[in-house]
This record gives sequence, structure tokens and C-alpha cells, in this order.
Amino acid sequence: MIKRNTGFANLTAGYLFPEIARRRREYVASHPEAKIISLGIGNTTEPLSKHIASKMSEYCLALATPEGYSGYGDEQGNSALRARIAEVFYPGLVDASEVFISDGAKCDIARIQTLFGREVKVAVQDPAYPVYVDGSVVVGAAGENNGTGYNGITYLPCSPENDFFPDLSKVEPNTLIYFCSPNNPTGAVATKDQLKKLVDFANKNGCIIIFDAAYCEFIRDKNLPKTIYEIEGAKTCAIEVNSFSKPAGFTGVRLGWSIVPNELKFEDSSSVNKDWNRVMTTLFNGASNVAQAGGLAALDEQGLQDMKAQVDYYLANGHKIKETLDGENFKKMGVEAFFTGNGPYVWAKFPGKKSWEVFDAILDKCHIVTTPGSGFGPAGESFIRFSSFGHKADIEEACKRLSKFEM
Ligand code: PGU
Repeated sequence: MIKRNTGFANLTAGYLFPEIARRRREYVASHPEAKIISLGIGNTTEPLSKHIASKMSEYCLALATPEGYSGYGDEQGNSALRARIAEVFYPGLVDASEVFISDGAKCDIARIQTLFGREVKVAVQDPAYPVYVDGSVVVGAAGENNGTGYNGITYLPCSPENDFFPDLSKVEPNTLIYFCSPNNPTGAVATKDQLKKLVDFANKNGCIIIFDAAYCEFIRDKNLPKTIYEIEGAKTCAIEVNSFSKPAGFTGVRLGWSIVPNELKFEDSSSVNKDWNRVMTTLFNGASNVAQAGGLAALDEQGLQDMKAQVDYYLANGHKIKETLDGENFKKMGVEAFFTGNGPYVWAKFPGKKSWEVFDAILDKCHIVTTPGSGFGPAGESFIRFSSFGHKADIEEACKRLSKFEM
């Protein structure tokens, strides 16, 4: 018999979001009358831009003609799209040869684990998008589960007390640091000064940063950095992952990218970009050509306008949720809600309560699904994440119900 990958045995319960879906199903089975609204998983709800959809559709129909047909493309992605991403998101900062097109940021985060293997030390912000830790556990880089976390992972608490920016002195040299800004789940956006601290620390200590910028298009404050490459020195210490999922509504279409700078090196001076190219060409066969046609359309003048409008729509929902959580009923419970207006999540602390307890109470009393903060790491305990992805009318109804919530 083949032995089970010990990484899987080491994983705690199921992946967070299917577990939430399971609890929702269980609740609905016993309360069939409940009209559930989801402020849980960060899943886009608004239809694609007509402009982007029609470009994909044109491309798709052309595939049915001899002239328009194409099979496998370059594994690194369509060269026009690589160049356009460099130009739109990283003007003067990144070369097209450093852009790798993919089927999404989550998939890139998974493949990144193969790039560094099981020997690497890992540090994560706590709370964090669960894929960084779970992915590390699967490849065996996280060590053993000791009940509150994994002993091979350095958890860097990010809380209101430290302005959601971690104490880096806890990170050992030569560590892979996952850093997400705008942050999932806290919504915090690192300032240029904070990112400069992170970059300087990484360069000084031989660390590599995996910078997850999946929500960068939500940044409305012009002083906040949208990419880590705005920070001097980032190209020798950082990989960025990014995605069309949230700004273009491509959560189902699937399209993302990673940036691996030519200057980034391993300990033996070999090129990280070269190995990443090897990973992408060997273990990935290129993003869907239809999705890439959509990506190109998303980055022309009309597409950029349409993406901005979609993000504005979700941001308006976020403001509404934050306003509701600032209401008298929540004040009485001592709740403090955090929303920067530069990300899609509202992060709220329920002092003295367990996250799952609050999750259950909101589901039971308001018929609203949320995400328990403890699912993002030990420092997320007592918090709840509210997602602003949803139809405006649903958000309004959810806010009406929440304004009467008590526990
Ligand atoms: N990075 C971050 C920080 C995310 O929050 C998400 C989605 C992704 C990457 C995934 O990007 P793709 O390009 O679509 O692969 N987070 C959502 C969805 C849950 C999930 O499992 O991805 C969330 O609710 O946190």
C-alpha cells in the first residue's frame, strides 16, 4: 500500500470555506424557511462587464474558424497580456519577462510551495488567508500541529494594537514570508513606510516575501502602495501574486498572474525566475486562451473603467456594512468594526466571544452567513469577517437584519 502524504494527516479540519458551506446547509436543512444572505466567502456576484464578455465571446467564436483556432499557448501566458499587465500595473517597475499568467492567485500560491519545498521556514501574518498555512502543511513545510498552530510556522499577530502590521523581529533569517495587502481578512493596507520596513528586513535577512495583492484594485487612497514594487529594494526579495478575480469578476472565469523579478536569487545565486519558469512550463500548461482574451479586454480603456465601477459597487457595500456594525446594538456588545475603504472586508471584534459562537448566532438570528475570524489563525479568535461582495439589495436587507442583532 502507498503511504499517505503525512502533510494531509497534519492538516486541521477541512478547508475553511467548505466547512462554512457545510454549516450553512445543515442550518437550512432544519430551517427551510430561512432566506439566507451570504456575507461569507469573498465571491463576486455582479455580472461581467459586457465589453469584457463580448471580447471573450468573439475570441471564442474565432476558435471555431481555421484562422482563429489555437491550441496550447505559451505556458507563461500570451505575450501581449504579459506586456499589458506590466504596463498597466507596474509602469517602469516590471518587465514583461517577469510576468507569468495563471489560472488564479490561489493556484499560484499552491505552485509556489513546489518552488521552495518542505525545508523552507515559513512566516505568516496572523490572521491570514488560510491557503498560505494549509499549502505549507500539505508540502510538509509547516512542521507538526501543536493544537494552536504549526510549530514550523512563525505566526505574526496583526491586530488593532499594532496597526495590523507585524513585529518582524520574530522572523528568523531565510524565511518565506507571506504578506497580504489589502489584507484578507482584516482589510488593513500596509503603508509605504510599513512595506519599506518589510522589504528592508527581507533583504537584510535573506527572506523572500510572497506578496498577495489580489485586492490591490480596491485601494482608493492614492498614498497607499498598490504593489510591493513601489518600494525600493523589493525586486531582490519579493514575488507578487495577483488576480483578475475580484476587480473583473473573474472568480469563475479564472485568470491571475505572478511577478517573479529577474533580480530575485536563491542562496546559491541561482535565479528564482528561471525555476518559476520551469514550474510553470512543467506543471502548468498556460491559462485558458479565452480567459486571457478577457484579461486583455479588462485592461483596455473601457475594461479598466468597467473594473473600477465594479470595485466601487462592492466598496459602497462595505461602507454600508461598516455603518451598520457601528450601530447602537453593536456598541452595547462592545463590538469594534474595522474597515479601511480600501479593501472588500469588514473585520469586527466581539470581545469575550468565540468566533464560531458569533457565526452561529448571526446565522440563527439574522440568517446571514459570515466567516469566523478564528478560521484565519489564532489571532482571528473573537473576530468575524463580513464580505462586501453581494448584490446591493441583499446587503441592504442584511444590514437591516444586523441592525437588530443581539447576543
Ligand atoms: N488571495 C487572497 C488574499 C484571497 O482572499 C483570495 C480569495 C485569493 C487569493 C484567490 O484568488 P483567485 O485568483 O481567485 O485564485 N479569497 C476568497 C475566496 C476563498 C478561497 O478559497 O479562495 C475568500 O473569501 O477569502
